[in-house]
Order: sequence, then structure tokens, then C-alpha cells
Amino acid sequence: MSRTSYGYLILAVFFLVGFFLPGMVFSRNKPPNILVILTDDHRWDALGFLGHPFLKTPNLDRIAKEGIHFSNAFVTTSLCSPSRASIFTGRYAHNHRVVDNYNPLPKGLIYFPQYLQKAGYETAFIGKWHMGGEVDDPQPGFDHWISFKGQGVYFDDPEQAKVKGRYVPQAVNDGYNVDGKRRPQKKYITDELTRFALDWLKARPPGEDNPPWLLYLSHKAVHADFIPANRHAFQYEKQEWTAPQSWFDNPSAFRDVPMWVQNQRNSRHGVQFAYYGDLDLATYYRRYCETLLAVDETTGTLMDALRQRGELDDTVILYLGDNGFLFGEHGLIDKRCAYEDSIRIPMLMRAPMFSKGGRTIEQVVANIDIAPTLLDVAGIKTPEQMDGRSFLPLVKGEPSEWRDYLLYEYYWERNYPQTPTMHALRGDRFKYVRYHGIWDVDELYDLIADPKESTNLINDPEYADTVKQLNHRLFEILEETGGKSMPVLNDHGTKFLHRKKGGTPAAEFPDWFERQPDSPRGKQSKVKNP
Ligand SMILES: [Ca+2]
Repeated sequence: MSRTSYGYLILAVFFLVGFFLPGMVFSRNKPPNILVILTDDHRWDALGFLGHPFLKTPNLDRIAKEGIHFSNAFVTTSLCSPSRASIFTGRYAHNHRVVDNYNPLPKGLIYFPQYLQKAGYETAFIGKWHMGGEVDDPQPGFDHWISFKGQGVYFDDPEQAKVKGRYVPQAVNDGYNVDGKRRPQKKYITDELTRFALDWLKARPPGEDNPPWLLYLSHKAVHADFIPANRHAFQYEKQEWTAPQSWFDNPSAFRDVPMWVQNQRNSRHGVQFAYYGDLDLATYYRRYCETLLAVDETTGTLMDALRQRGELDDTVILYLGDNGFLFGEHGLIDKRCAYEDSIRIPMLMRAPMFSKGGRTIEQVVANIDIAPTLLDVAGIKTPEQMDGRSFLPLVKGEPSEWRDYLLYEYYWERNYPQTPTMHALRGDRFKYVRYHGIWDVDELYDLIADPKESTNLINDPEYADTVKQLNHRLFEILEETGGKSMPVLNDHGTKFLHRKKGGTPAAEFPDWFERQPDSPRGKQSKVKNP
């Protein structure tokens, strides 16, 4: 070979390496795509594979079968906006300061998709944002944006629905904000949001050389008022539902129930005056399950689309709820409190590149861990300001020390004055709840012996040391995470402070709050605080 020929060969090799190698190296190191499906108020136990008496969720069951079920997944604040803010920022509510569903978003929040974007991911947000009141403008971290104001509506025209709902605060019917432009809502919302998600995927041809993507699909479903797709309406009409037992039905089965809980029974968030109406909880629960069916179906549609694109096994799918929902437990409805059905969420992950399927992870994981985990999936270190931690090592089955207790917090809202400010610790066995600014009974439960939280051990001498230790641990975690300064926001929105006339009267103080007066003191004693 002549010198010139060698020269051409070397040039050709350089050309090939220069032209193709970066692409090839990129494809070998290409991190997985990420599909997040968030539902609103989906209870942890509204899943077919957990043995639900009538609800069928074959597609969610499939994620569990081919992936991982997190059987102890929780939120750190059980309310839409604060929980969403924790998911996006990886921070506790006392740090991100989004503590109600009304006030404007604090400046300077950093959302985890911003880091993914910087790392080369293409990102899309589709669905319910619901932070900062009625904000639906494009937010940082997303190349593509479709959202709606506040809670949104299931149908643009309520007459399209077979099931009719009641008025829901903040239900604004103003169509979609699509990358800054208003577009009308045309279909049932769960179907339409899924269609938007499929359209976005369609515009990104699958392929090794294309950037990885994050698709964050955030459903309006299954938030109250529950309005199923017409094809699912009344499907569960004949199903039996048994109301959970509360202290009111069987006082002897409960011990030391806080007065605020007894009082909330007769309030907008209690079974006696639920949403100020005459709500039949059995019917309400059936509608809830029917509304979930479209979420399950469309999750299947998305998984099928990924399979057809050849991307299913290159994509991490994370399905989760933003908080739980009470259907009569403790005499309450809705959320906010620290009881299990309020704070526990469904969480499923399909990640075949990291783990085999059919596993259950029992460690206590939370919404604040989502951002660190998804960044870890993309090979990005957890940013310093985040309070949560990546549970990817648990997914990979790597030995990993995990947290002993998760901090829960809820800050009193003037709009819903029946639920007090509270901090709680949730561990594998014990839950300790400390109320703030209210003259009432704290709580301690042994969740292994008493999963329904009926026997409050807070005043049990046998558990006095446990209470003391957990109180100490609570303040340690508050100190470590900057949680000793509480957010106070401006008053905003309607005050739902009413009680039902002729309903359950105010609760009485427990006997153990009563004591004898001090014995009279001698003349020498000084009265410091007369
Ligand atoms: Ca919610």
C-alpha cells in the first residue's frame, strides 16, 4: 500500500471514529427513558393484585408482576400541592414551603426534570400540575407542556357525563394550556391526557442515537368528585362495600381517640357531614373505583405503545399516587391526617434494566425520594438541597442502610380548620404523632399489632420510653432537615368551618386530663404565675 493510501485509510478511520463513535458511545451509555404516571388521591389498596374484593386493575397488576411493588410507600404531607411539590423538589414541605393548595408558588424552587434536561433528556409534562393555585403556565424543566388550571374537570361539558358530580372547590373549566396557548378540552380527561402523551412519544422516533426522554403524565383522576368514563359508569353499582369501623360505631374497640378526630366526624371532612352533604359513602366508593378503571386501561395503552416502539425494556416506569384517601376510617373522609390510609400511597416500578420482576420492597420510601431516585436512574447525584434519598440501590438489590423513621408533617389550613398541625414519625413498627397548637391527645401505634390504628398507646406506661425516644428522634430529624421553622401562608380561599346542626356534639376531654387541685401551700410559698 502506498503512503497516500495509508494516509487515506488513517483519515477514513479518524472520520469513522469522529463521526460514529460519539453516537455509539452515547448509545452504550444512554440512560433509560423515564415514564412517570401520577394519579390523584389513589389509595394504596385500590389495586386488583392486592386482593381487592371487586376492583380489577390488570395493567397496574402487570407493572407489579413485571416490576416492583413498594408496599410501604408514603407521602410526607398528604395534600395535593405539598405532595406534588415534594415529588418535584425532593424536599419536605417545611423546605419547599408549598403547604396549601391555594397560595402562589415560592420563588426559586428547583424541579428534578431541570437536572434531567441539562443531562440531555427531552422532557414533557402532561396533566395536572396543581401547585400555586390555578397556575397552568409552562414550568421550568419541561420542553413540552400541557396542563390545566387547579383541579381541572373530567368532562368539558358536564352533560357529556353519565355520572354527575357535585361542585368541587377550584374546579375551573378553562381547557388546556399547551405550551402557552389555550386549547379546548374535548374528551374525557384521562383518555385525552393519554392521547397527548402518545402524540408526544410519536414525535420522538425510538432509536439508540436519540436522546432519552422523561414523560411525566399527571392524571386528574381519581380526585373527587369521582366521574368515571362513560364506558365504566355504574360498572360496580351492585358491588358490596362495608364501611370501616370507627370509634363512634364501637367505642370499646378504640382507645384514647384525639378530640379533634371525634370532632372532625361532624365536619366537611367527616362521615357525618361529608362535603356538607348527605353523601352515601358506598356509592361514592364505587364511583371512585370506576374512575380508576380508565387510569388502569390507559396505563396499559402506554405500555403497549412502548412495547411496539421497542422501548418498553429501556424505560423505567414509575406509577404512584400523590396521597391517600379516607373512606370513613376513624370517622373521617379525604386526607391531611397522619393515619395510614391518608399517608400511604400505591407505588409500582417497572425497571427491568435494574431488577427482575415480581418483587416487593418493604422499606419505608416516600414522595421526597422520587426526585433523587429518578436522577440516580439517569446517573445524576442527588442535589444537596434534597431531603429524600435514592431508593435505586434497593431496586438493584444492593445492600443499603435505610432510614429508621420517615417524617410526616401537615400544617393547619384556615380553610379546613378541623385538622390540626401535626408532625409524625412512621417507622417499620411504630407511628408517633405529635399535634401542635391544640389541646389534645398525641398518638402512638404499634402498626404490627394494630394496623388499623385503634389502640392509641400514648398514655400507656409500658410505652412511655418509646414515646420519649420517638419524641427525641422527631426533633432530631426536624433539626437535621431545618424543620423547626414552620411555614405560615396568607389566608386564601373559602373557610369550610361548619358543623351539621343536630350532629355529634363536641368531644369531651379524656379522664386522664383531669386531676385534683394542688394542696394549699404554706405562707412562705411565692406565687410566681398568679
Ligand atoms: Ca391529591
